[in-house]
Amino acid sequence: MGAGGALDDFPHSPFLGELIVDYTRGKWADNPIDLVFNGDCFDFLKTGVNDAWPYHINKEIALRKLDSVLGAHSAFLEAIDTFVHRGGGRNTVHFVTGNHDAELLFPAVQRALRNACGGHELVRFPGFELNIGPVHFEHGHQFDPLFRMDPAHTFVSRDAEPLLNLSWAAIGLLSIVMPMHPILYFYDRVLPRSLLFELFPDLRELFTALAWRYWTKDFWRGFLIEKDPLLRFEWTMAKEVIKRIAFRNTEVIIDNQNLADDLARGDYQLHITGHLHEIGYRQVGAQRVIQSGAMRDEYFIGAGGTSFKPTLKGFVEVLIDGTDVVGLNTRELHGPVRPADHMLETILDLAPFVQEQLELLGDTTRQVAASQKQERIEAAESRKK
Ligand SMILES: [Mn+2]
Repeated sequence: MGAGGALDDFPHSPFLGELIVDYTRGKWADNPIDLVFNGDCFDFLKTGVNDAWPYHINKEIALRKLDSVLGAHSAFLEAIDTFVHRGGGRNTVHFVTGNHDAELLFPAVQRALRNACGGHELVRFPGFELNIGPVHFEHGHQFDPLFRMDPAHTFVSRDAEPLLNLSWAAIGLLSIVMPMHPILYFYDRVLPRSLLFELFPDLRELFTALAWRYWTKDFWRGFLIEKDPLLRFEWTMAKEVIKRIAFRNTEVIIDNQNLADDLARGDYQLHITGHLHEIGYRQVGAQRVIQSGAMRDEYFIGAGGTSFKPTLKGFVEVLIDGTDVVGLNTRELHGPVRPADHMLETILDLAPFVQEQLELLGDTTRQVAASQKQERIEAAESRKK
């Protein structure tokens, strides 16, 4: 859920609200229910503040983002209130923290969100992971080297003010991609990514050029000159960035070894992750891992980029009897239809804009090179004199 309108990846709170309230009726009404939002429920990463995307996120900025999002999703808040209220003390809501909603780590944000959905104690914020009986939940970004946050240092302080200690990739996205997002937002919902870039190579060139400019220039200015406490340099991450730029792989990932190391810490019957958007299964040694899917709007490219077919919205139901998992249902639903003016007609609708941005970037590089060359010539000439 974002801040509403065309840029919101899930402007469908009435749809979600009805789905949630369904779990207080019929066969569900007799059972205690834990409703788990397994990270990235809120898209604070893509929620601007005064048309900017700062990566220095203090409590005030986090609360302003929360306000923007909640203002667009009152039906969701009402449904959470109804769900907990009708449970009579047996229904619980858990907001696990993902990489798009790290702002949930601020206690003030947790209080404000809890108050906005009825003030129930049974609205909970477990942090990066949650255990319910035999089931372990976590979003999955902690297994993604670029999106991982240090769980022991989720905040850093600058001038005694706590700031979210965001991941490399979050800072990169806020710095590189978000300034273009109000125009290019639709492409972030298009699947498969490889076909998007095949049909529209200039788009990949633009993101590669922006990322290259950032990692070779802007990052170092903040790191070396401004000594920004949020900017860190680590070889493992630098290698990952270079690898992903070189292989043009902009997807999020869950690293199997990282996941296996984590699974070895506990003995659960079932692990549930998110982060990757499709419903899926993986087997890691003897452990069963379920990807629970996503609800955000995404579209498969059809007819060579001239039509877009919405994906299904996925989630899972886990049935628990005492200490045992006794059932697992994956569910996929058709979501509501977007207004036509939120959509592109064809994949190349924004090609003129992308071309213009590429020329601007190219021209800047050429201008800098030309002026540096001129300076060298003049310096050489003055030495001769
Ligand atoms: Mn994620």
